[in-house]
Amino acid sequence: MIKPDAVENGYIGAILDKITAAGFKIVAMKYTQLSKRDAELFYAIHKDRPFFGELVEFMTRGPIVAAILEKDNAVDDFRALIGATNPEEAAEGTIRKLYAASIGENAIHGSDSDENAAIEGAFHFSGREVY
Ligand code: FUP
Repeated sequence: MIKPDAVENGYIGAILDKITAAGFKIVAMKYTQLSKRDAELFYAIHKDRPFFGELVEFMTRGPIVAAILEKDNAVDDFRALIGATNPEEAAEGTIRKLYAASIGENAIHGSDSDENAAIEGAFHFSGREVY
């Protein structure tokens, strides 16, 4: 997902450029906005963390871009491309270093395992929307 902060700041095109230049194939994509319930479900793993309320508030405040990406070693390579969760700790040239302002508003989400990628892909897309 390209998160609401990056959409608001006009970074959709720049971020998609970096993703495709890094060799990822876009197999599904949509521009949409999460409801409170969507965000609570998507981030259910964090429901007991102190930042959960702010995270849900942030993720629902404007549209996002959801996508499913394909590549060999996609999970690890995408996490390397986006950088550390906290942009202050993200490596130079990573998406979060370039386009994110804070750990709470960090421009982009990437799945942390193949299993979660399948769950998160199915959260956003029906089988008919994947090419
Ligand atoms: P990541 O896998 O890099 O997206 O990071 P996490 O799954 O650990 O966290 C998911 C989201 O929770 C982050 F993108 C932002 C938010 N978060 C905070 O706001 N504060 C924290 O200390 C950790 C995470």
